[in-house]
Amino acid sequence: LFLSQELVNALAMNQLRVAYQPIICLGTLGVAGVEALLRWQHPDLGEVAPDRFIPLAEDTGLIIPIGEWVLREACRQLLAWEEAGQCCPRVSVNLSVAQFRDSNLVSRIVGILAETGIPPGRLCLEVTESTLASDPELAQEVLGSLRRVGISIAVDDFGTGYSSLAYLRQFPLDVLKVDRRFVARIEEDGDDAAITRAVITLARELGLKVVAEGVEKNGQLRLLRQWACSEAQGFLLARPLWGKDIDLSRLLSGLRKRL
Ligand code: G
Ligand code: G
Ligand code: MN
Ligand code: NA
Repeated sequence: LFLSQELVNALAMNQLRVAYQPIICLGTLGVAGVEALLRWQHPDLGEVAPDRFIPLAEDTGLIIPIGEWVLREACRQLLAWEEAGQCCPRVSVNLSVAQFRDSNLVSRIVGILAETGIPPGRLCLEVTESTLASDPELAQEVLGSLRRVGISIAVDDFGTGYSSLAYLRQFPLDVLKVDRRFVARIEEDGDDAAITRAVITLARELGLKVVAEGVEKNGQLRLLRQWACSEAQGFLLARPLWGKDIDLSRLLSGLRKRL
């Protein structure tokens, strides 16, 4: 209860920040995009983990204004990079199920894009399988509207929820994100390797992009490139950083030397 009262103040008191984690194109070693990751810096408690406060934000409905704020911040950051002469092709923003149920979601997002001048094709929204599963009809309608506007959709943590392969047909999707629980052991575990390869192949055959999450080791990256995985994200490539601390061109020249 204490924490949810504090969360009410967090937005107004400017305690929320967005970190950005680069997503790297494995073919070119270029920046494919960044994922926006919300952070809460509480004056007394220090950094509160998203796993603790995002469920609270969902329960209290605060995720609606907070989610809108994250989207606006992410669009502004894309503009800031552009003004600094750096290219970030897309920004991915996590969407929670409560936002999905908000009937104003699409118009809010369209409003933020119009207000910041970001082309819809540069925004990707990440949803989880459980969001899709909780109300498939609603999900189909909302994703359809987002897609018609030109926004792309990623399934986050793919393979860990109640995923059914029928979803891949039913919903207009653009990206599958292979959960880091699979990627973590692709070098040691034949089953995890098989699942990861299968998701990569599935995505390619369906014309979807695939992002391997949680890449921490060179050996994992080597396998993913061998398997023709389109994109990767993880501490090996880049940690989540504040927008102002990310120099995309320096990141790239560093990666090309290192990998
Ligand atoms: O940032 P971190 O790597 O700790 O993320 C933990 C979890 O919080 C992830 O599941 C991530 O998807 C989620 N998350 C991070 N930022 C946001 C956000 O802005 N909105 C929502 N709904 N979830 C987020
Ligand atoms: O569920 P989602 O994919 O949105 O979660 C993103 C979370 O994954 C963030 O909290 C981010 O900090 C974390 N993350 C990103 N890269 C790595 C990694 O290489 N290893 C681990 N353990 N976590 C990572
Ligand atoms: Mn995500
Ligand atoms: Na994930």
